[in-house]
Amino acid sequence: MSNRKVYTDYFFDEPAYNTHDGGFIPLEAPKVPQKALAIPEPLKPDEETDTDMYYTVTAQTGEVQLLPGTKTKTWGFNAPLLGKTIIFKNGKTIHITLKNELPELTTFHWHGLNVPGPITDGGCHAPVYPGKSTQIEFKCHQPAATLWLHAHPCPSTAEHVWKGLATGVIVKDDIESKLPFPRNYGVDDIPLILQDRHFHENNQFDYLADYDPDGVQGPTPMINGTINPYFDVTTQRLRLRLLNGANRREWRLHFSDDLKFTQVASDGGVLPEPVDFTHLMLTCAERAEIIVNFGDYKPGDTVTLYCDDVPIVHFRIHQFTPDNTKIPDHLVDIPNPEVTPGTQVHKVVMSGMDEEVMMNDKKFDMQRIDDRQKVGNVEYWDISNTNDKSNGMVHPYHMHGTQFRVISRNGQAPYPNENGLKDTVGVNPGETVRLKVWFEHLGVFMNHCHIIEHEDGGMMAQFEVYDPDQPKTYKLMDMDTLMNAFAKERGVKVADLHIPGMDNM
Ligand SMILES: [Cu+2]
Repeated sequence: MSNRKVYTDYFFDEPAYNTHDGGFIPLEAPKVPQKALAIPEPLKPDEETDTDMYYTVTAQTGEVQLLPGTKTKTWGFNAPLLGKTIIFKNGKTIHITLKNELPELTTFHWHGLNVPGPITDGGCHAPVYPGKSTQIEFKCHQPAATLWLHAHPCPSTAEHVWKGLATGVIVKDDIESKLPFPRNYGVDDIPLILQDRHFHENNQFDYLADYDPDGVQGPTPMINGTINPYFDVTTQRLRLRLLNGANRREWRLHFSDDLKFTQVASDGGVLPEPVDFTHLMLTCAERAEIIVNFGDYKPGDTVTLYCDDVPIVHFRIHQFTPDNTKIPDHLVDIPNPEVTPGTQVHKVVMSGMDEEVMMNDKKFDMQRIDDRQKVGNVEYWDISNTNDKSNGMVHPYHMHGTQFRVISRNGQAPYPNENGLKDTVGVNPGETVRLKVWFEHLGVFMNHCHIIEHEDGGMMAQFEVYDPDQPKTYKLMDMDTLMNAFAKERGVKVADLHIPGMDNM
């Protein structure tokens, strides 16, 4: 056995867990029979050469047998719900046709991918209208990681994700592929997209009925779009690519028997050192790759993954070949560039709750650039959450266009699994988290709370990554254009359009 310390707590400020909030909806164990966990198929490239990969990603409607009875109407990418897993190889040039077969506009945001903004990045300035398609192209240039694709059409991002527009993206590279990790996709390397939903009459979603400005939740865990899933374990070691794809819920994860597991990667890729846990909390949009070792179990046993005290996945143990592979104490070297001398510390303040959420005392404005950083510079960003400790929330802060380093939490060392590359960091009430941030690409990018109703409600800003030698101007869209388009597509007057995030702006 390794001599590594095993951490047994969640680290986040316990009183700030969303359980204190009046609107919090606890999970409930589903009362339907267990069903095999859906494993999203890998999306087949249209074409692949030594240097290029070509894909078509289609946003579509569909329906899925989630519960006994009527099928649930859903949205997804190349699938009725969620999507196929999109796999990129580092170093290749990626060409993607983005097609929208939905009844209304959406966008395709590559969460965690280092690409230029704002169009390739796919935030609110890059709508694809219904029946239309567009092309993007970029060079994949980042370490192996578990990223994701989700809709980002402000201020309707939350509803689009709730309907199902979220799927896994995996980047592969030559460094990760040499590490002793399970990587047989679908067998011992599986994505777990963690979401929760509320089912209304006839098993349908009803986003507006469930709306809460502090984040929409439902009591039913939905894992990879499966309710009450089991997974047949046929190997001693299993790699889980955990993605918190919920609109608002934090996942407090642990296994039966307090089984130890090893986190080997965070949002932006492999950690420098593996970290052993019995408990792990993921805030919205965060990812963790963990390796679970079932060596102490025998065929017929079941190991259960819980959130709080609610079972969310049942791992049914089958015969497996013994596997004594050890995870080394050092995995990869992580870039940690020096801060550029003479640069100012950027300040971001997340404040308020409900309709009052803001960033730096302002609501989001699509045409306002709130901050700037020179491409190639390395600068500190101090991210504060001014919520009250007794009734505030953990705000997961996300930046587009970068993978950053977490330097400190209120001046103290970050959590042990925050020493790798990240794009989302949970900020506790009353806390300031210092980040070290650098960019490779020019563009206008968004930074926001990833409680999706908070971003739709205005806890979001924009920054420009610029090059003084190549000044650029951006034709930024405005919210009225998007609102008019949504109204036309939904067949209503703008005044009658009901997008909750819009009312909060
Ligand atoms: Cu928030």
